[in-house]
Amino acid sequence: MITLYGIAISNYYNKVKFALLEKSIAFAEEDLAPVQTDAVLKRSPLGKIPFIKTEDGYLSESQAILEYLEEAFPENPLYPADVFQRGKCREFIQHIELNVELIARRIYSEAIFGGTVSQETKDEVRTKVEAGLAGLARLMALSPYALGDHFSAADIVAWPHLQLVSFATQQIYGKNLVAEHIPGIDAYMQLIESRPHAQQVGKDRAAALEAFFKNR
Ligand SMILES: N[C@@H](CCC(=O)N[C@@H](CS)C(=O)NCC(=O)O)C(=O)O
Repeated sequence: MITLYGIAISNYYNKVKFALLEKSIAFAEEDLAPVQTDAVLKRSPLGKIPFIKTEDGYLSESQAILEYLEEAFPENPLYPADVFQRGKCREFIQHIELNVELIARRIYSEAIFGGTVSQETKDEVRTKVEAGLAGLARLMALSPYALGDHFSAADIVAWPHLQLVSFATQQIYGKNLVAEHIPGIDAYMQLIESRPHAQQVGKDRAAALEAFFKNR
């Protein structure tokens, strides 16, 4: 039995949870905010979430977790069978995480948590995130899924990240930069949200967000 540690407001946590649900892997959730205690640092080297407990030990980094799950639980595959298409799927995931999500992350403190981000940072993030999104538009097939006619790990990753980047850019720039750079993204997000497991992740996320802001 897998245990997933983290909080449901995290897009990286929701990526792993969405994968576990879509692959029909039995798992339990342990609510845990990122923290720098010795106990957690032994399980996740920077105290970040998500991480999982497996029968062999703890594993952190959502992408390492996704690939572990795919190999340990081959039923309901999330990666294409063809080796080149698997490479394309990994290319897509690496691109969205390195060149879109990690860049946009620098504005979340103001967009979501009521902090302040300097104008210089906002301008720098905008330039880089727009370049990342333009690149993503070149990789995204949207026919109807991210990489073609099969739901895949690319969708598992794109959905929680693009949801957050859309929200954050709308808050900071008054424009949803994702929608601006990727025509057809709204219909795509609705398609993913029509999946029962995405609805479950979304419902849990909304409840976690409400609890998070109530307790602050
Ligand atoms: N590369 C990591 C990123 C995970 C991550 O950034 N998690 C955030 C929550 S969304 C976190 O734990 N932040 C706390 C921190 O940076 O100390 C992954 O893919 O798992």
